[in-house]
Amino acid sequence: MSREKTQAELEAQFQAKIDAEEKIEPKDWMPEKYRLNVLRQMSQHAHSEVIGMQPEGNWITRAPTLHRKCVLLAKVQDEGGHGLYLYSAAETLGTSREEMNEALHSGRAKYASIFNYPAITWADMGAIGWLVDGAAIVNQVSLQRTSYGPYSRGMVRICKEESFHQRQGYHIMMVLMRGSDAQKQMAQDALNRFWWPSMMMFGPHDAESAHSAQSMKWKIKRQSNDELRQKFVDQSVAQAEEIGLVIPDPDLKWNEERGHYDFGEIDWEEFNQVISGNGPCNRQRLAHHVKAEEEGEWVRDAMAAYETKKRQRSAKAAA
Ligand code: FAQ
Repeated sequence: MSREKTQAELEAQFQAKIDAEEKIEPKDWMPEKYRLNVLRQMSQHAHSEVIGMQPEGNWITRAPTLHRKCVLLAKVQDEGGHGLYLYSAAETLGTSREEMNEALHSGRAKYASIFNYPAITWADMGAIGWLVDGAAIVNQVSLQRTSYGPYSRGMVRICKEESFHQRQGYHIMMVLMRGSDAQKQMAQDALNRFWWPSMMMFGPHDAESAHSAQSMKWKIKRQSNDELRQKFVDQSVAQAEEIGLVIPDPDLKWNEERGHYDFGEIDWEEFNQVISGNGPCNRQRLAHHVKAEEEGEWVRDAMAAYETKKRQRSAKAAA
């Protein structure tokens, strides 16, 4: 005789599926806390992609050559596309784009702290591509194996594009480092300002991370914040040295025993301030997003009206 499964049985079955490396798909049963946690991370990720268009978007009209302008334009458009994949994937968990935007505007949903720093010179475009996209790839390569199917598949595509972004940024830095003293100084200054905020992108230390333990058990996250941060440091040091840049960390030192670089401590007070809305550009970034949302309302209304009309026409034709 069949009987309803208990919550405990359903959860055990769910965990077994995750342990067997099977993906969780939108219509599968999932614990409510799993749904909310993936949704929280995906919405945070999607908002980061879209808010992240602002610091670089600001430089499209001031790129130093036509070629650099085309590349930057394509990169910024890609970030908008990543936001769209992620919002769509998040919608499979029972939310809407409007709800996610509302949570962003009211401060309930976060986006990556890094985008609250200003981009004040052309070299910042190099530092953002090299370091910010570099950090994003380290994290996203790992997320290609996340347990939620739509998120995982979105990541595969996003990673391909991010690797182009990272190279274009590194190329900007490389060319500046082959230039005049002023250009070299500009590149070093951008690295000095973006290094520590890039390190913060990986979130708090594992021991302080509110969501990590559960997210790792459910394989939403496949590697911890500290593991990924270490990977980023190890890859970035060689890249900096190759072009003559110096990472602004006096404690950075190769540790033979660990086979990794040791590095200094992040300013966690600064991190906490930025994620609480008090970074250098938080208000400006959100205000810009709200304004764009308001100014685009007529386009969304027109699209919705067009869709309604189309449906009415085909219903009439079918009748
Ligand atoms: N910024 O318990 P944990 C990109 C929050 S994409 C702001 O460790 P979790 C491409 C966290 O949300 C960059 N908030 O959290 C691009 C939580 O708060 P909540 C975005 C942060 O989720 C390049 C609280 O602190 N990538 O850059 C940050 O397990 C150039 C406790 O933290 C992703 O979002 C932070 N840095 O681990 C675009 C990747 N760190 O939600 C344009 C997906 C932590 O409870 C231009 N996300 N918080 O209110 C993740 O992998 C994870 O969410 C982590 C944080 C690793 C970011």
